[in-house]
Amino acid sequence: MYITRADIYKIVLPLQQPFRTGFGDIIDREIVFVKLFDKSGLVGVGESACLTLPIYEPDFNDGIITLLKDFLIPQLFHKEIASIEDLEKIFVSIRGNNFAKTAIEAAFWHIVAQQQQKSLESLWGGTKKTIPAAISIGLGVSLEDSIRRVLEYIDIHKPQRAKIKIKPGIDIELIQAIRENYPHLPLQVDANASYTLEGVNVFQELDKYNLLMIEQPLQFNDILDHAILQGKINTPICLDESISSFHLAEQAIALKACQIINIKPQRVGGYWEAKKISELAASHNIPVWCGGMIESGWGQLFNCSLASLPNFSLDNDICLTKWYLADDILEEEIVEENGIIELSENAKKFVINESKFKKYTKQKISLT
Ligand code: OSB
Ligand code: MG
Repeated sequence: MYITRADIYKIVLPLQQPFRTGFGDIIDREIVFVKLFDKSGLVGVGESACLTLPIYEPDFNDGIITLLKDFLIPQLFHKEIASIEDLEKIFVSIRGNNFAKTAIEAAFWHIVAQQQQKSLESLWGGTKKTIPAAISIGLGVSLEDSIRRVLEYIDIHKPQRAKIKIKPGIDIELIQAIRENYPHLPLQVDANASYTLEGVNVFQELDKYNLLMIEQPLQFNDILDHAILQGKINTPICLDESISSFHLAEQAIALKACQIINIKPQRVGGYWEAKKISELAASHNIPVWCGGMIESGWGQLFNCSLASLPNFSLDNDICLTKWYLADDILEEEIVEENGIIELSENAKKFVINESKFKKYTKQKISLT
């Protein structure tokens, strides 16, 4: 691969409704894309679904764009990039900033897939033909509104598993209300780093409700307090925000800070890093699943391919368009039925609707 030109885009997609979490609300979906132009004529498109503000991780969209424009993309030009290892050598000079690296890495894999005429699944070693996926139900504006939203969703859609958000003040009573109506429904909660260890009693109380997991209860960059909390509760802790690198995954496993890991490619610095973390986790009997950031359909396709790897054994959050977005940039949406996505159906869906992409583009930067 020999990159001769790159375009950076900021697009804004409308959401069906605001998505409320323990870190704040997402009102509309601003996403950064990178297009890399290879001298062969192939074009790679990479999405990195970060957020507008640093409220989930420290990364944020305008920071990503600056780093891509001034530091990362200029280093891609005028050299042969023959392998993912060559790309990793370029990335190593920049600390963190994983969302920016993932935009480039995704575009790189898209070019490699076209060069080799292979699917992303086969490039990465995926083995699954189908993957499970489920919606994450956001918070309401109050406890009562959250209870109403969750019960209504479960009643109408009858999901096989419910994943819901919690935060201080919208936690125990919400779970109680669900359990009164659905005592046996597989249920997991995501706190998005909204508690501290002082909230240990909340999690000891939640232990009574047979939850599949509690995701990221404590601070976004914490390992140690999670290990202390896991020592005091039986419900498995699943880490999301805290696992921002392979090394931190090693530390979390060594300290027994979690029993499950949510792997988001953008958060860990790319799909290859995500694969390595999934293998590390498997070697310690830690199950993993692929998390989502409300990607566009393009990012959803990449995440489906990642979730086809053998160690992704739990239900994924492939944030499907029909669950969150009011419009998308793919010609054809990914289809889910009864919680299952057929991967063979996805192969033909890697086609962007260029007029929609243009319609939602708010900023474009071209580099040569
Ligand atoms: O914690 O999973 C999260 C969206 C943006 C940022 C962080 C998160 C999310 C979601 C998306 O929860 C919904 C999902 O994961 O299904
Ligand atoms: Mg999460």
